Order: sequence, then C-alpha cells, then structure tokens
Amino acid sequence: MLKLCGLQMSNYYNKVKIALIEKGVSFKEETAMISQDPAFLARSPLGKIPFLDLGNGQTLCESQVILEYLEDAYPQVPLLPKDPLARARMRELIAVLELNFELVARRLYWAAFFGGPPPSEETKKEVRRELKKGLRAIRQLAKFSPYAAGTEFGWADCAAANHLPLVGEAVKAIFDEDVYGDYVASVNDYLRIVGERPSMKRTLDDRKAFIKNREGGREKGG
Ligand SMILES: N[C@@H](CCC(=O)N[C@@H](CS)C(=O)NCC(=O)O)C(=O)O
Repeated sequence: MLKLCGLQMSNYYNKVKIALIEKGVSFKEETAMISQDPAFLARSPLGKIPFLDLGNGQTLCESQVILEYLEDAYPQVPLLPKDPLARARMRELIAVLELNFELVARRLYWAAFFGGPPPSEETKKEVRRELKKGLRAIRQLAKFSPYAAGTEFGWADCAAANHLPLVGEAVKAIFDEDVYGDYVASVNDYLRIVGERPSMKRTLDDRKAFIKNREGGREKGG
C-alpha cells in the first residue's frame, strides 16, 4: 500500500493527502521528520517532506510530481481537467501560487511559527514586495467559481486550500496585516466552500490534532 510520509501539519504533505483522499486511493500515513541523515536522504533526496513510499522499495518526492504520478497511476477519479488548455491553466495557477507566493512567504515561517529570530528589515521588504507581485498574479489567474481553477475541484484546490491560509497566518504573525487586503472576502468564501469537503475536513482535523499533540509534547518536555 502507498504510504504518505511527512508531517500532518505541512501544507505540501496535506496537498498530497487531499489528492489521495479525493481520488479514493488507499494509503497509510507515516510520520517522518525533515532530515539530512543519509537514511532519510535515500528516501527523500532533498531531505524534505512530503514523499510517497510506493511500497516496492521506491519513493517519490515533490508534491506536484506525486500528484502527477497519482493522476497517471489512478486515473479513475481525475483531479485535472481533460481540455489541454484547462490543464495548463491549472498547472499555471499552482506554479504561480507555489513559486511566487508560498515560497516567498516561507521566508517568514521560521519566525512566524517556530520561534525563530525576527526576519531582517531587508528580508521583510523583499518578502512584502514579492508577495504583492505573487498576489496580483493569483488574482488574475484564480477563478474561485467556486473552486480555484473553475467549476471542478482539482489539483489547484489541493494546493490553494493549504497554502492560502498558511501564507495569511505567516504575514499576520510578522507584519500584523492581512496579506489579502480587499481580496480577503473572495479568499475566505473560497476556503469555506472547499473546507466543506470531507477530504479537507479530515485533513484539517488531523492537522489540528497533530499541532495540539506537538505543543503538548513540548510543554511536557519543557
Ligand atoms: N517543493 C516541495 C516543497 C516541500 C517543502 O518545502 N516541504 C517542507 C515542509 S512543508 C520541508 O520539507 N522543508 C525542509 C527543507 O526545506 O529542508 C514540494 O512540493 O514537495
């Protein structure tokens, strides 16, 4: 059986988890900490999570690559439209969202979520500038009608439903601002609709429980 490896609090892990649930593919979950140990690198070459253990001695890393694999290997419930341009549009939205928005905000996560030192003024300035560019492009490309790329739930939602709130939380923590500004109602309406899906509910509940346990463990551990 497939095994999704990583941490239930990770947005990229949850992107893959939602795709697996939506597609009705059986899978198990394995908690795996980010590591640069040779044994871990043998399973995940960059030492990142998530990765998928295929159960035959092989693994796959990179969430988008994993989604592509799942689509090819389990085509019964598609998460990508049939039309070539619509497929490209979905990939375009994910690329913009991840490379030009989530990855930019990622520079804030250490300070925002893990007690790291505050980012420098220079970093904050760069992040603010790049997030603005990324958000402008997202506003241009996202449909939210009601799903991220149009009327059908798909890959773009597996990504957006996890990345959009996380970026919002990071910006709030560091800048005490709402990154979405006058777009916030559209984003929140979208997150409410997508959040009603059982795949999202399960993933978010697991995430909350994971974070709660982790914090409890930390308190216990002093
Ligand atoms: N492009 C990767 C991003 C995955 C990623 O950044 N994962 C984070 C956790 S959410 C991680 O492993 N960080 C550790 C590191 O960057 O070394 C994907 O889509 O899977």
